[in-house]
Amino acid sequence: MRVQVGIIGGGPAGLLLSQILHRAGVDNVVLEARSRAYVLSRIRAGVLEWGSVEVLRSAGIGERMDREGHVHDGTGIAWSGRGRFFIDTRKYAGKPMMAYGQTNITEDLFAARDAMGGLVIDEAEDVTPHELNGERPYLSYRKHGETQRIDCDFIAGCDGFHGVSRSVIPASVLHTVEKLYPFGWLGVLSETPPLEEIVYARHARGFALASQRNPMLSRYYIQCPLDTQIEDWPDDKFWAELKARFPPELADRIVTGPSIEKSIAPLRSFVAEPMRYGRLFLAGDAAHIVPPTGAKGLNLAISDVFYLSRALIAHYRGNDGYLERYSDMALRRVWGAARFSWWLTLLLHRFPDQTEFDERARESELDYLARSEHAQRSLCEQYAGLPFED
Ligand code: RFL
Ligand code: PHB
Repeated sequence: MRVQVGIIGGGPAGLLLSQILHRAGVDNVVLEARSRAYVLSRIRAGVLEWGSVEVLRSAGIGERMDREGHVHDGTGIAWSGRGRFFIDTRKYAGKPMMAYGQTNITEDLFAARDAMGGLVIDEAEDVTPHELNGERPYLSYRKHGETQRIDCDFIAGCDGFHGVSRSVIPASVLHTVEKLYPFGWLGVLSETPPLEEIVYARHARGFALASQRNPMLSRYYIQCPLDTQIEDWPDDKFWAELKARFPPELADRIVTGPSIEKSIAPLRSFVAEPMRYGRLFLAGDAAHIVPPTGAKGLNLAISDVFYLSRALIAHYRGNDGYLERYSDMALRRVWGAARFSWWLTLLLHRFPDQTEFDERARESELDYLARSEHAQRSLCEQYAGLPFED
């Protein structure tokens, strides 16, 4: 088989890239290691920046999002002992946010790929990129015990943090920067009506978050130690701990019910640079991870794909400028989101070794945010997402 672009990974980044390229007449194939059912069972992100909403709409997959997604003005911060604070992106950044689950976006992308006859090969084993520094790179993989080969002009590594793409870049070329946090998030999905707005809660017992997927589907998280076992968190214990971290008036409004999914994610910041090696281009979690505080991971995957699709389409129209600038352009946005997610994580979480000074400095920062319109504008500009570069 021969295609213009071979895409490794059928998560949101890979499927969206495939969709945008196909609509622009650039033929491509997606190789996904897991089954489609497995990909669709992953519960992850839920909050979209407006720039991401517009990219999804222009890729032709905005219809259900516009019907079922929840447009809102921003996110609340509840801080025990202090007044409620609201990150008002509509007021200070001129843009609302959209609550719409990553699972739904992935479903919409699969449906759109099927409708256009897009090629998504799932359960592809041992996917390996070759000849990345030559003119004729290719991908090999195994399916049903047989080895297959796909020749391409370019390869897009959209295979997430544990994928193969980043690992084939020589250590002499790839520079990685990492920060691990001494805690994770325990998340629960339940078929209960959510709070009207998304709320981050800062509490002496640890951080908590109330989020939403649709009018009868809620997503909640609590900060937990890294050695937490899901078996040690039956639903009753989870709900009691969650409510203990919210101010009583909000805790009273949280509707509890049986969990339908429960998972733990450790928090990490990670950036790999450059995001290009010869004819291989990285996009999404394959190149970077941010802690989920700030809801930037999926949005970064979408902005990488926006830049990469524009660059590849321009290449086939005779202009290589964007392709040459892809890594630098994407990394500027990545570092902006990495800094913001790190800062918001520091502000809102309880660190095991924190001192009274750390705590008082955080309280002072929140008080400053609450008082200063300049500070709120800066926070909202970053939460809502910086504009894409031309
Ligand atoms: P994905 O989603 O990991 O998809 C990569 C795909 O590649 C496949 N793969 C391979 N395929 C072929 N060969 C190989 N060798 C392969 N290795 C892997 C995998 O099976 C998979 O299907 O990466 P992608 O597409 O870059 O998308 C990134 C997002 O998934 C991620 O950034 C977000 O989920 C992060 N995130 C959030 N982002 C937001 O913007 N807003 C949020 O509200 C938000 N909340 C979250 C989050 C992530 C979380 N977790 C679990 C880490 C909340 C949580 C709890
Ligand atoms: C979610 O809805 O899963 C979510 C919302 C906000 C975040 C992270 C995750 O910052």
